[in-house]
Amino acid sequence: MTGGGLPSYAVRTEIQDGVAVLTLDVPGEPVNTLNRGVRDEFVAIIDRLERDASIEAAVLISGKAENFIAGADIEEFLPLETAADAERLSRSGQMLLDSLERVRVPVVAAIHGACLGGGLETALACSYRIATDHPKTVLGLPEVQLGIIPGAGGTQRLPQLVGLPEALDMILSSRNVRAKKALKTGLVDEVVHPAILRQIAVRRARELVRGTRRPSRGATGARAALMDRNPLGRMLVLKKARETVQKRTKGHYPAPFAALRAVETGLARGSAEGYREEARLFGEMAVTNVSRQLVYLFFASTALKKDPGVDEPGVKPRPVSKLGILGAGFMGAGIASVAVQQGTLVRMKDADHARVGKGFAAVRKVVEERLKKRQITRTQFEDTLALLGGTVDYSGFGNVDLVIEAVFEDINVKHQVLREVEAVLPEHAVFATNTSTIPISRIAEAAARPSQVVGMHFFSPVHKMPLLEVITGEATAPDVTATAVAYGKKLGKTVIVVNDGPGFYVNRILFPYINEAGRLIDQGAAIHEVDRALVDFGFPVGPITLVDEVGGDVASHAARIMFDAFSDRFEPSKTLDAAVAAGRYGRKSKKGFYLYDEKGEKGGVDESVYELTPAGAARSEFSADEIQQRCVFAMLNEAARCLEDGIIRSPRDGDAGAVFGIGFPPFRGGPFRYIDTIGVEILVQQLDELNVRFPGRFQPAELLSRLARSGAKFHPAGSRP
Ligand code: 3H9
Repeated sequence: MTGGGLPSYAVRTEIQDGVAVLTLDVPGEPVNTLNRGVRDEFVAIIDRLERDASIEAAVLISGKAENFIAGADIEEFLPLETAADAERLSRSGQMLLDSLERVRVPVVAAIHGACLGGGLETALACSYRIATDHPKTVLGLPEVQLGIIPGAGGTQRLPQLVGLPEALDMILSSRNVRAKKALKTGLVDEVVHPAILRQIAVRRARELVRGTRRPSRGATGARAALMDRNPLGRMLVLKKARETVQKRTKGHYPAPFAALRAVETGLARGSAEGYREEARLFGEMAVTNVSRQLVYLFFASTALKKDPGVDEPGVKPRPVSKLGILGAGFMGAGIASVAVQQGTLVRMKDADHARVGKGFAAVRKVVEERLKKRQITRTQFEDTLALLGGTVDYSGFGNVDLVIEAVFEDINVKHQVLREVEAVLPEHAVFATNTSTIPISRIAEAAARPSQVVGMHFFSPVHKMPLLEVITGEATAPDVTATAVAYGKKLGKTVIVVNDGPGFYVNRILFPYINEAGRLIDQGAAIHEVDRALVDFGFPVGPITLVDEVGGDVASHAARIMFDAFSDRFEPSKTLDAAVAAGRYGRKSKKGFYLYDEKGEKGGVDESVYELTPAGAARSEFSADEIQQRCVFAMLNEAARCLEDGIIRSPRDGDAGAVFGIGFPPFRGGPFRYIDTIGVEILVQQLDELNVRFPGRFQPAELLSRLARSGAKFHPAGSRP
């Protein structure tokens, strides 16, 4: 073995019997990215591969333990000012990978760990791809999630390799594929155990030189070629994809359409045109406001992943290997389902066997979904369920490290279970409450060890909703907070730490929005118009549909708690109260604001509900603008108050909490980014106007008025989350 001889920044070159093994390991970074330094080094390496006659083949492998290449360096997108700047970045990426594809010697990509975006585009330009069968090995083009499109040839090479339908699925959904699936679609040529990756890659490189193995064309190369020759089939696939994208994005996200255009251009007019169009559209997309917000959210979530949740240095979270759950209802079972999937031993308690049994069935259903999708094997499925135990008393709670209560939202019930469980818990155990509205400090009043009481507010359905709100009470010890944060991250959640107060952060900003929607109905607005206006704004569902989903009784109970705490500003709508009094609890009772069939499938608005509103059956016109302004501005104003009151620690947490907790439109970046976009001065002016029409409800938060006077922003230009 001989050394490479080139001065190296991130790539170590070893030449093994004519095969150059190129090990990429960007110094000081947790993942490899194709940053400027790496790109410059690749240029030099490709040049050497071209000229050095002693090299017959090459292997590209990563030196990181669990990452191949995470893509282009997203940091480099931040200073891009014009579409032309971004187009140049794409062009230079394309040219680099073009020279890799054409280089004199075969290059084998040896993939272990995440191979994403520009990382996959690099692998696509290699002659042969081998991936490891490790769960950390995933391949994907997540660019549209950042509001951009693959810009280093991905829109051109991927369809050629795996065929149009599979390529569109990967590009438009940003879905990662695992090695097994990648082998099936022809994205990789071979799957091996990580221990032999390098050895097999070097062997394949030699075989490619000898001609005993041919460079890959993908398993579906023939099918792809067929597609190329069949413009009608191509047109149909593209048309269907465009319709699906339109339905999914509701027109708010331009990148998937741009990606479709780039793919289509390459297929219809050849790859030279295709590459040109890809670069042009990458440039256009990279400087859209949508992309800026999505990139911001990417950095906000990675910053939160590293955040221990406490400011005190040296605080260590307590280990959690056994979890107790009180309450086997929807939330309790939901939490159990994610906990067992992370390997935690779970003991779930409820008042009687029937409820515990129902909880078990709910956990089983969630885990079964993964089995059906073949994400886990039957043995893994059984091993996962074996971690769950049930009880109707506190047996087995004597050795849990963390207990999460998810019982009825009533202070007396919470106090009772806290007293009961504390009597059997070990001294070190943390007691977390999944309350959604009651202050933690009030719950902790019943505790013998109040410093070990913390809030862990999960969102429903727990296995799908990405946010966890950790709430610190007055007495909560820092290591208890750190424990809740660390465990929440282990469950795969994005965690924000908030201070105590009614509704904490997420529900505190949600209720002014829901109440305002209800008041619009009180005044005579049509239910479907209120919902439609807010879906058009970018929420996943409208506020009235949300009430039906959550349960009118639950929503109205929580709304009442918020009203008691904050009075007028949180006055619930008369319609919601009346609907609940009439037994309209939403989907679960098959009677709510909407109609539901026998199976609980939602139909149109149940017009009979209008009789219960102060305006009676007659409905009047409200513009989408008015609906959006009143509901959303109420939310923004309350978010600013939460920051002012110290409920949230930063605008970043407020943005992430709203996006990941209630589906605030990601393309708007979150409430604080959105306020910056509107301009705080304009927001204050419009709040003032609304406050004249609806006295007391829209009084601008003091913080907003102050910012409006100083002209400052929540996120000053150039700041990083
Ligand atoms: C692209 O490729 C465009 C091309 O088509 C064309 C160009 C012309 N850039 O998430 P983690 C940082 S677009 C910069 O906590 P994990 C991250 O910020 C790119 N930084 O680790 C964090 O930094 P810090 C398409 C990046 O193990 C640290 O690495 N690619 C990048 O949970 C650790 O990250 C993507 O969208 C990046 N590309 O997950 C992939 N990636 O320590 C985005 C990571 O300072 N990345 N960082 O806080 C991911 O999905 C995950 O980070 C990954 C690792 C799965 C790789």
